[in-house]
Amino acid sequence: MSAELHPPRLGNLQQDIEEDLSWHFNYTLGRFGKNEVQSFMRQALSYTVRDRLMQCWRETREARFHNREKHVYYLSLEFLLGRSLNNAILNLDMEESVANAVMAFGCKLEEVESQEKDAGLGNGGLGRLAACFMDSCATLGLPVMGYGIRYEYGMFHQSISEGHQVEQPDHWLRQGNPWEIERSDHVRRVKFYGKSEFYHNDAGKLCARWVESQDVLAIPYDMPIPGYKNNTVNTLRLWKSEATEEFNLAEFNAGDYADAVAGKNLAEQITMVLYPNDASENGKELRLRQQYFLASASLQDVVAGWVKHRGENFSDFSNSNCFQLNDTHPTLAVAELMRLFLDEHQLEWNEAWEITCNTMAYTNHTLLPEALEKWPVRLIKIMLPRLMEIIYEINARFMAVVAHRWPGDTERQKRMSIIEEGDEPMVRMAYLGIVGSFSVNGVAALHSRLLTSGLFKDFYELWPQKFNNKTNGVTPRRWLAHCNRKLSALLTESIGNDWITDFSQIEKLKTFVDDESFCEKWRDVKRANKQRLAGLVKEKCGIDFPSEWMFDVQVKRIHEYKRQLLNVLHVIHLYDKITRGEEQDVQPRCVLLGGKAAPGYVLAKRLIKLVNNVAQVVNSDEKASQYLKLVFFPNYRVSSMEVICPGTDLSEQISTAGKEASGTGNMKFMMNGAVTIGTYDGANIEILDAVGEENFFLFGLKVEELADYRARNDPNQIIAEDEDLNRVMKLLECGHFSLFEPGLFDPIIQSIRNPNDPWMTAADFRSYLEAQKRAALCYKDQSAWTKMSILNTAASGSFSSDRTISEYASEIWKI
Ligand code: 26W
Repeated sequence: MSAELHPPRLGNLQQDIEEDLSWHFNYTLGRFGKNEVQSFMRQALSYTVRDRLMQCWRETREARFHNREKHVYYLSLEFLLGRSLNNAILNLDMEESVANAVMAFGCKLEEVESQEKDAGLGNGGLGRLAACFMDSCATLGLPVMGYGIRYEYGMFHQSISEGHQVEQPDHWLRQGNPWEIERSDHVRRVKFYGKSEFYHNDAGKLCARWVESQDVLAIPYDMPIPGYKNNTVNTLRLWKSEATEEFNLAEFNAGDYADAVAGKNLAEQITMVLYPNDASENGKELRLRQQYFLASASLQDVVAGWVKHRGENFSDFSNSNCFQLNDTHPTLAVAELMRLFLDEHQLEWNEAWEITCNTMAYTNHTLLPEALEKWPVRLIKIMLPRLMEIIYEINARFMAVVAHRWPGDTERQKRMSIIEEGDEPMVRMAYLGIVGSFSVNGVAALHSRLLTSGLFKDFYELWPQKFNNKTNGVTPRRWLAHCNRKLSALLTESIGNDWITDFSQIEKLKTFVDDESFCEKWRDVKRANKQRLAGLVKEKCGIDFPSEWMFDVQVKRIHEYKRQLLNVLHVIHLYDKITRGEEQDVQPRCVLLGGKAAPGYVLAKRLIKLVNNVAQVVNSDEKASQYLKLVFFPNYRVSSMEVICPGTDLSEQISTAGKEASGTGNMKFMMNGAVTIGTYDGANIEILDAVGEENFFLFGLKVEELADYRARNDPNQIIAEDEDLNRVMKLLECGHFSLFEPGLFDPIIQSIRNPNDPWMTAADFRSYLEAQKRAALCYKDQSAWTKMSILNTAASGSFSSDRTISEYASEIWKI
């Protein structure tokens, strides 16, 4: 290491970076030994890169503040960021010098980057969408700040033991997090429990206040969100809960050390762990505390900033601020903003309500009834007494609006009430979100249509102008420029590099489909990416994936509606064909499935076991394994997708029609030149429209057809009449994949044979098989397949989250 050390100089030449690395080794980390370089390079490099964000970060903040621009706050219980180092290096355009500097210390940049743990502060689609949105907002230079929770433990680590999922805690902060800055100067206090009372203020006005509460501190940790080569650095502010000092002091003075520590734990539990269920609401009290904690701390932060600079006049508040609610999880924000206006700033109800409704916007991400949040009135009354009063008042006034619009229609009033009556009255969070917002959006065209014609029909009739669609997107920086270097280079060589920030440019690729030398290069890139993926599969699963075979991939959370089961049934069918001597029809393929199951979702976990058992049989069968491989990829997460999607040929998007709100994995695969086999569901429909039916393997019933089909058909009859499905079921039912544990898969078999067939597995089997045959046949003609692959990337232009965010900005946020 160099003998002379200077404080960081922030230059972007290799030498500047080497010097700054030395500085951080010596002064930030206190690591002086040569042999410590390997282990601490990731940290030293992270600080070195972070230093280069600091000035832009401050300048972005100051410029925004001086311009008094309208600000948007994205409130989300989840931000699934993945890794930050690689992203920052890409966005700062310093890859080459960093790679060389790191090399001078004897390290490889890619290896250093891969030592970073994913920030897994989310479950799946909804959390990753928030992360892509943050990236697009920064790249578009928009004044958008994220507010979330700094979970001590993120999404659990999944390992597979004897084919079963085993969950392990993800203590992602243990090695320190160079990407966060604690801002103890912006601490907030959040109230819980206690009671509300009335009093007369100095002006003699009757006001309410929340007293005898147990307060918890909210400590902000800021993470920089760099835009792509544009000097913008936005902020993601994550809250950590801590016990208040008085709280501890009182207990300590009472001499009860143990109780004092226990009290501290209670407060600090709030941000301890991310709830790992992504589609069913389990009503845990601690989860409600997390939701209120986020809503209250974030709103207080914004309102305090307003008062500091503009004083107590809120008349312009909704012209200057907008809160985007990521699903119902942060929806208590509606009642909390009312509380702040009414109790802390003494506004009148009508004024407070008008500002609130003009400030909040709500995004819905699911139609699944089991995922719709409801909280017992009883629980909110105890935990958040003042909020419950406000919710009652909001509802009373809303019920008057409904009664005025539909006089005498008490059925409708009951249906639309924010409070669901019954033995255990509940607060319907989605309704609170709709009533308290000026905008309600779904996340794909079909999904938004199903919201207004089904779930939220009554509300649509009342307020049609509130409802709109914003089809999801993903960031082309992470999901193409970073994760697929080879394809990026080829794209830039052929169409220039504007596509990185103007993804509609990708359309220009179309002109190259008939250029044979270009197609050759495209194939070379895909082959290299498949080899990289095969390497990872070999390392994690011990199975060889031959790179000439078709790579057929389904990665996403495990859920019945996503129908990983249908995929497995197809694999069993292929296995059956091969072992029966019909291998000449079978296109050799490697099937990869991956994803986490919610720890309490028994059937989803059993499905993982089924995949592993089928894999065991297929991969160890001498003949079958010459044509077919199956693996379950463990601990699927953001950083795995960065290797998986570039190496995929066939993207499985096979949910039951009407169940997948949008899907975003479908878009990542498409951008990277995979062809989709998919149902008429979510954003698949828009993908199909963009790429054309000849470049998409469409199958399955449509939403409109489901009910009628279900009424006329019984899965048992379908099975009896379909020879292939019948054979597959026999293999499952005779215990071929559960030799040592008879009955293991009975629940799965029953779910297929269930006369209600909620997921339409049997119903769509034949159509799925035919689509798979078309895909296999097409793959045999490599030149035709390559053209389809190119056309898929070329048609993915509107699935950039830049497009999505531009629409939010102009149509909802008005920024
Ligand atoms: C309260 C439990 C819970 C937790 C998470 C219920 C519901 C959720 C999310 C709404 C689940 C989710 O991630 N939804 C996904 O959102 C994506 C982004 O819009 C869509 O692309 C997916 O289709 C949708 O399933």
